[in-house]
Amino acid sequence: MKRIIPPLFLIALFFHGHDAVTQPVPAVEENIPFLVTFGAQSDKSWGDDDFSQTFFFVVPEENLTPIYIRVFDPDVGGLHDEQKGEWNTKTKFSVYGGKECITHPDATGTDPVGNYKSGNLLASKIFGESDKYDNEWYTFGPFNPTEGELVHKYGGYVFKIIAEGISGDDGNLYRYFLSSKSDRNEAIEGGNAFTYEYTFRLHDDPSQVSHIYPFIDDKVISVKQSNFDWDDDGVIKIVSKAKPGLEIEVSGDNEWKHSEHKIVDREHNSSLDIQFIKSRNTIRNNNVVISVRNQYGEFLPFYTVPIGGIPKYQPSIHAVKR
Ligand SMILES: [Ca+2]
Ligand SMILES: [Ca+2]
Ligand SMILES: [Ca+2]
Ligand SMILES: [Ca+2]
Repeated sequence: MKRIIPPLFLIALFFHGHDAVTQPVPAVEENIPFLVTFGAQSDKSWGDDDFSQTFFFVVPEENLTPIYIRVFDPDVGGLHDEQKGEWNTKTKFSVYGGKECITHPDATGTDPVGNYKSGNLLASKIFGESDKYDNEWYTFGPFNPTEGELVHKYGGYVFKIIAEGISGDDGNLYRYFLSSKSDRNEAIEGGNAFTYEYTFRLHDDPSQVSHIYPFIDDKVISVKQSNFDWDDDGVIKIVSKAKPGLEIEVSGDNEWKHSEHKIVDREHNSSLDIQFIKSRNTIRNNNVVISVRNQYGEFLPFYTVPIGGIPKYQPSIHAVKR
């Protein structure tokens, strides 16, 4: 017997392919298991260059209901985290909104210097080893969307969260979720998240490819990427509408590597897909840092939901001739 698909199911299908369910940070499309921030006394060779990580969340102007920023496994101990000696690390998570939370020039750099904690401090909490928050969620909020900073070029009200490894030498692994509910993860339609410098854990399984998606606006003519502590764990490639898989310079242990790449017209107003492809003899617990800037030295945002979708290489007519 023929069945008509109920409308609710169709709606679910519709949202499944769009922003609405893709607000975990890292996002599903990125295939990154965890964000990571080490304590201030850590050895940088474990994969975090500055013990601080900033993320921005965008709430569309049409959203009038309160929002929550949820943190998975905010503690440093038990499951998921990276231990050195005793667990002795404290991580401070702080949420900012208001004027200059993102538009202050120091807010969008990649080093925790100057007034990078700009804006109004809305909430903050310090986590160490904790049974209560191990493998569990902690919820910041509720926040009224208008407590964020309204910036049209980012698509709405912007909130900032900074994870700071204030002491200790262990690695805190965690994830975020921008939610409309305090007790569960429910995505905000049209919401997004981004960062200018991404510090994250890779999968141990070499068949798992992680991705990040820097956005290329129409004034970008070249990009310079910088990566730290990749541990020579395979290749990192750029895939875009015009690039089938350009290998970039990769770092070894405890070092930065940089490379510059030209951007062509077809790549404007879309995201690049930077792919982290591990080698067979895989490095375990590999943490890496990456940032990308344009020809003016301005850092480009990595959107967790790639703007314009995930770019696919499209050979030009010129390139396929003869
Ligand atoms: Ca934990
Ligand atoms: Ca320790
Ligand atoms: Ca953790
Ligand atoms: Ca590493």
